[in-house]
Amino acid sequence: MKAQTLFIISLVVLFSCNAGSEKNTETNKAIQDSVQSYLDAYNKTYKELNIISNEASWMTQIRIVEGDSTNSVANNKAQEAYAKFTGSTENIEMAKKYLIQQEQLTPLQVKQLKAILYKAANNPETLQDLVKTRIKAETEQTEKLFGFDFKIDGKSVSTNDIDGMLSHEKNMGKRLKAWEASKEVGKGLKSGLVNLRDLRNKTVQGLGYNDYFEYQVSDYGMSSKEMIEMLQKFNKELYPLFRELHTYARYELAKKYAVKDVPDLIPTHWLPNRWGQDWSSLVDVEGINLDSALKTKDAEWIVKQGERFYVSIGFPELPKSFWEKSDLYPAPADAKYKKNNHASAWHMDYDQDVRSLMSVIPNSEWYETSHHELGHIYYYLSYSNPEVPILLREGANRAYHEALGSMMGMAAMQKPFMENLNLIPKGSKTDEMKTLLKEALNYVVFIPFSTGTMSMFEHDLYAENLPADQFNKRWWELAAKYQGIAPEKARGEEYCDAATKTHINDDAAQYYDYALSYILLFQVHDHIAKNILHQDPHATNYYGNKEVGKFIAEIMKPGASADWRKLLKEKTGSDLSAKAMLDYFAPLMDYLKKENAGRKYTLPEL
Ligand code: X8Z
Ligand code: ZN
Repeated sequence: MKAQTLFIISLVVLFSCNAGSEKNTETNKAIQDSVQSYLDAYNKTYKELNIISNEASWMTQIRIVEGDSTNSVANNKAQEAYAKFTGSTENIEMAKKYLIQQEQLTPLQVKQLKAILYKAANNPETLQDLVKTRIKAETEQTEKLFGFDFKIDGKSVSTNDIDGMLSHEKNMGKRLKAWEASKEVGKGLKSGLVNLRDLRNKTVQGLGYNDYFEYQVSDYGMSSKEMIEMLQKFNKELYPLFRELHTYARYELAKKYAVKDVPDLIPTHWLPNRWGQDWSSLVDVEGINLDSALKTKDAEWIVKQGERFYVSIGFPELPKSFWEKSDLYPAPADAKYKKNNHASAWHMDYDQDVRSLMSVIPNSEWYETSHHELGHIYYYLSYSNPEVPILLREGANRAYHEALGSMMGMAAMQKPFMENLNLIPKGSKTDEMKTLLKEALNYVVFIPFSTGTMSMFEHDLYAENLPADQFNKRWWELAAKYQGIAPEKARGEEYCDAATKTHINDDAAQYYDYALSYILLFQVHDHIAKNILHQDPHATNYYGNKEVGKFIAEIMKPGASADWRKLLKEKTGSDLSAKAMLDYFAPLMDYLKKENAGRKYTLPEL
């Protein structure tokens, strides 16, 4: 009897459990269906509004005409419509409501709902006047930055001209003039930056973020503290090598410019880059001089060569519209308009309308940058597939988007690759240590700039509310501490040298993306070299290798539907780590210590 009762009870329990789980599946399905129709509608409108706002924004960047506000007015209108939709209270409430039941939803649905909330936080309807003001201020800032007429001795010059002078000019007086000319634009951008800082902070505070820096970092699923700690860790790991490079550069530059007293901090106008972020043109390696090889090519060849490389490893040819609609070359000297002189890649319609904005001239910098931009373009094309909803057509994280094209740029500058393309004579003997040194002056030198000067400045700007009368003071403190550089003459607060960097104005609080992208690119490159090509990471040739292409495409295809940490582990077997980058440059340490023997080090030992 007892046993029988037990049996019956068990049956009831079993039955009701079964019924429950069936019912659960049914309810899940019902909820998922209703979430899906919401998401489908959201994605559709999101795409339509983006097409309009990207097109308007594109026009403001390729044609800046003083006194003509046609493009900026249209742009503000389009951005407002985009903001109104993405920040609408209705969308925020729907996404929040559905997320309460996230256990019942598919992972892809949860990701999209979170993306909706993330985008909403930048444009909340509850603060719509503030958002409108911010949009207008952003458009104005970009116009001021790229509409600026740089001048040396009263004569207009392009940023390509200035960069060329900083790369090649030997006359110190002329170098100083070029560097100072490049910083003039900052003066007029300062009040705009102060205003934008406040507006950006206030908008995201509406949905509960402390500040704009925290908001941007949260896209990685991290807190500001976690991000800062990670950046500091990477910087610390590369610091011993950077300290050797810094010492080496101080002495070599003093020699080059025949200056007897070697300065403790490198004068900014001694360096080949306006921000001291890349020192690679200090070293020429005999036998593999890309710049001289490129003298026989034209600007179009540079971009086409980038495409040939991607196609050779299995990517498709670029859509015809890329060539028709991109704006790839500098505006003519006598043009009645200016254009954004910083390189960018655009996904106009979240599908096949991809474009790039550049000012390519045939030199090694633009060769590298073209590969970088095409990396973005092929990323866009790769995740524009039916598996990836419009909302998730982004990188696995923002650093991935920056990394893969930069990796292709690096690969395209290695000796076996360039030999294969007949950019340098085959079989010539070259100094491998010098090559590694040249690379370190690019990739290693970039780390203190990106993790330090840029990221710490933006952290202080947004999270610490850096007072406006300390912008330049803080900028140069950070540049001295992290990069070991200093301006020749004191730079008062009438200047705003941070604002001369594009990203401070129009890609705010995101520069660590590039720092992480360099760490990531060495990790992925190391894997490709060792496990796919079975070649020394220092001397690879990716060209024509379909396995390499397949590997890169697999990283690109899922876009933001992938979890960036899992993807990295899956693809390279490790978590994000500077190990590959450190291994790559390790042979330089001994070489530099010998070169620097007897020299005074002016950066502290850690
Ligand atoms: O801004 C860029 C790209 C934008 S798509 C050209 N880069 C950083 C910079 O120029 O400061 C690429 C590497 C660093
Ligand atoms: Zn980029």
